[in-house]
Amino acid sequence: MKQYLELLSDILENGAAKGDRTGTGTRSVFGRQIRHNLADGFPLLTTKKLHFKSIANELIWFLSGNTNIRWLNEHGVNIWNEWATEAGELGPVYGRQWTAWPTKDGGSINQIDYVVNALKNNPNSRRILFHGWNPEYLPDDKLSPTENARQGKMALPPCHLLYQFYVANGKLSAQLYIRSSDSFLGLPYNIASVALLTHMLAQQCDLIAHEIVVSIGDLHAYSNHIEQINTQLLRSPRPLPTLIINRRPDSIYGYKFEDFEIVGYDAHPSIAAPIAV
Ligand code: DHF
Ligand code: TMP
Repeated sequence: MKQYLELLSDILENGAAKGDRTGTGTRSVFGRQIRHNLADGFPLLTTKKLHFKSIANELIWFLSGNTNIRWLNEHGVNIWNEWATEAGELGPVYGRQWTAWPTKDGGSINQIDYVVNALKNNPNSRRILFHGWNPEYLPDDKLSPTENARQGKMALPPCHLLYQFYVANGKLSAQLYIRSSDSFLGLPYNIASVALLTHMLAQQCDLIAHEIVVSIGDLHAYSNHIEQINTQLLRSPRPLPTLIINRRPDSIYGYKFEDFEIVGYDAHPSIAAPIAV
């Protein structure tokens, strides 16, 4: 993933110094894109080792509609711990909006069902998308993430928020919009996650997984990640691994981590970095 390293260099060379909500400080650029053809391999970063188990289980958890971190913790995933309440709640974040967007009459809309149905029955549609940004539940900037979650608001507003799908010649592409992207920690996860979702949807809808496009608003490097980024920039990307899905579940909601196999993942060692809360 040469493009990823190019984005890191871009931030270091062109980034403006910006303060941020967490008080950490960033270097930031605006409006960037990565495109990747899934036929060229599964886009799991090779210049540092990623925990694919966290990525896959987080996506399965989103699709289950769950917004409580207990399930993640039970499956060895701790990436959301810092933002949850004592009861493990994150408020109405991703899973809730994706699968049960609340309606004014007290009902809910499953946007994932809509996408699967459109891919199967109306693949030419230019409206095949789901959205996580529900303004009614955005957090109050003056409160901490945990306090917001306690009050029934989202702990964090969605970072990866708009997923659009496109079908041509039997091939499925996806474009993800990320409004705010932590280039060192969050972005590699977000790229792999949209790639995995595209493979799952393709399998469910008898399509071939084709291209992913990741479009980013505020792309930043936290000031306490600069050393880690420089370490990474000295490393050469290696051939990408391949994703194998061992089983075809009955629906997009039926996947388990054990259904996925990442073959040939030869990555440089992981690099630890503090996360800004
Ligand atoms: N806040 C900030 N400041 N940056 C983020 O990237 C971020 N991501 C969130 C929630 N809040 C955030 C959700 N996604 C890690 C990766 C993704 C993620 C949260 C955390 C992370 O810490 N990754 C470590 C390994 C952790 C593990 O797998 O257990 C890494 O080295 O990639
Ligand atoms: P913000 O809400 O003030 O933009 O802070 C959110 C931070 O988390 C920001 O650095 C982006 C980062 N982030 C990602 O990069 N990817 C993710 O999936 C999530 C949840 C957060």
